[in-house]
Amino acid sequence: MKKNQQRLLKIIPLLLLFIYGNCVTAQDIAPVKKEKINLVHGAHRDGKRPDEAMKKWRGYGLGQFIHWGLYAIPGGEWNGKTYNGAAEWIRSWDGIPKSTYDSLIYKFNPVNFDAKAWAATAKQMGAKYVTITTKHHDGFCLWPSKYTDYTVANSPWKKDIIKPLVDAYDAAGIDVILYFSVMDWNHPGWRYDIKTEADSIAFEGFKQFTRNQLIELLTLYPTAKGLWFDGTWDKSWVKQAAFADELEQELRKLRPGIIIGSRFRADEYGKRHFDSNGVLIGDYEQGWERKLPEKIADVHGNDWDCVMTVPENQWGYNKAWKGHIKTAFELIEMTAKSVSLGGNFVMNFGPQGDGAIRKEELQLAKEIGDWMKVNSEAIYNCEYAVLDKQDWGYFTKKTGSNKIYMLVFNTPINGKYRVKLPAKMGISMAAPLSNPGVKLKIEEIKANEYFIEFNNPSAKQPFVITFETDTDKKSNQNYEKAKT
Ligand code: FHN
Repeated sequence: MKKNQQRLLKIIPLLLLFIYGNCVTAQDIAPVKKEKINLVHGAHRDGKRPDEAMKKWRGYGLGQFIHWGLYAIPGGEWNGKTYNGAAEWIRSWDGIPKSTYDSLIYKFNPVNFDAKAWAATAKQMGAKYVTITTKHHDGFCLWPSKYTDYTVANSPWKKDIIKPLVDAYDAAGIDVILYFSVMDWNHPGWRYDIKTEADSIAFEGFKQFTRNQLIELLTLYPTAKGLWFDGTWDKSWVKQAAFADELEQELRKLRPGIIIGSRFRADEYGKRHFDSNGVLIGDYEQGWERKLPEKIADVHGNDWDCVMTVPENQWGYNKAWKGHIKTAFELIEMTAKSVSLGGNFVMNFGPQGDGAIRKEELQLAKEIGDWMKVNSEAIYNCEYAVLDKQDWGYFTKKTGSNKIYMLVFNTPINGKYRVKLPAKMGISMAAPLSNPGVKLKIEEIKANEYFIEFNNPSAKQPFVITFETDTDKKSNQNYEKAKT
C-alpha cells in the first residue's frame, strides 16, 4: 500500500505536465487584452484636436513661463536663512509662520513692473506664447478677484497685474495662457483630503470658489487662449471627477477653442493625465516638467509641451540661484529636441519682487533670441520629421511641406552629416539655412543613406542645414546585400 502511494506521488507531477503541455496553447499565454472600461469622466476624445486653435498651439515651438507672486519678495530667503527648496513654496517650509507670509500682501508694490518690457523680452527671445501665474499655491491673486480679499487690489500696488500683461503680450502677438493653481493654501475651504463631514462642507464651498474664479478669469481676459492648471494632485481634488469634468465643459463652452492640458482633472477612478483606458485627458500632455522625452514613442502620439526651469528647480524668483544654471545653448537644444519630437518648449522666468526681470534671464532671452533670429524657421510650425535621429543633432520638418531642417549641435570632424531617409525617397538639394545660396554636396553612400557635406569649422553655435525630400530622386543604384 505504502509503495503504491509513493509510486502514485511520483507519477502525478508527470501526468500534470503532460496534460498542461497538451492543453496550453500560445494564445493562452499571450498577454490578456485589457477590457475597455466604460468611463463617464475619462477622456472625451481619442487623438489630437484637429481645430485651428490647436494647430496654432502646435506650431508655437517656443514659449515663456512666468512665475510671479508674493514669494518673489523673500526670493527664497527668510530672516537671513536661505531655503534650498523652490522659492515659490517658501510659505510651506518649516519655520515660516503662515500668517507672516500672508501679510507679504502689504509689501507687494512692484515699482519696476513694466508689462510692455516683459512682453518685449519674450518677443526678443522668440516666444510665441506665455503662461502667466494668475494665482500660485499661496492663493495670492494677481488680478482683483471679487471672490477673495487676498488679491493685488488690497496690496499697496492696488492695480491689476494680469490685464496689462494680457494687453502687452496680445499687442506683441504672443498668445497668453492663464496659469491657475487649484490648490490654494490661503482659502479656508481648501483640504488635502476629505475625511470628515466638516471637510466635505468646507470643500464644497471651495469648489464653488474655484468655479467662480475660473469664470471670472475667462470673462475678464477673453483673449486668453488657454488655462494651465496646477496643484491638482491632492486627494481632495482627485476625488472630484464629476465636478471637475462638468466645470471643464462649462469653461470650454464659455470660450470655444480654449486649450486645457492634462492636469486639470482625474477620471472617476482617480487616474490623472491618462484615464483608466490609457487615453490622454485634455488637449495635450502636461506631464513633461523639467524633463524631456527621449524618443517619439515616449509621447504616444499626443500633443505635449515641456516646461523648464533655468536652475535645477526654481520657478519663482530665488536670489541665490544655486547649482547648475542652464546656458542659452542648452535651452536652445532643448527647444530643438522638443520640436523634433512634436512638442513645444517653455522656458521659465521668475521676475523679482520689484517687478524687474533678473539680468541673467534677460541675457538668456537675448542669446536665445539672437539664435532664433537666424534659425527660427526650423522651430516655428515644425513637427516630427519621421527620420532616424543622427548623432549631429535633431531633424524637424515644416508642417505641410517636404522641407527638412537639420539642427546641428555636434559637428563631425570630417564635415559629413549622415542622413537616412525612408525607402523610395531622395534629397533634391541641401543648403545652410543662414545662406540658402550655398548648395551643399550630397553624396549617396548606400540605399537611402546620404552624406551632406558642410565644412563649417568656424561654427561657434548650433546651426541649421535644410534640404527637401523628393520621391523622384530615389536611388537608381543597386546595392548588393552581404551574404552572411
Ligand atoms: O508646485 C508647482 C511648482 O511650484 C511650479 O509651479 C510647477 C510648474 O510646472 N508646477 C508645480 C509642480 O509640478
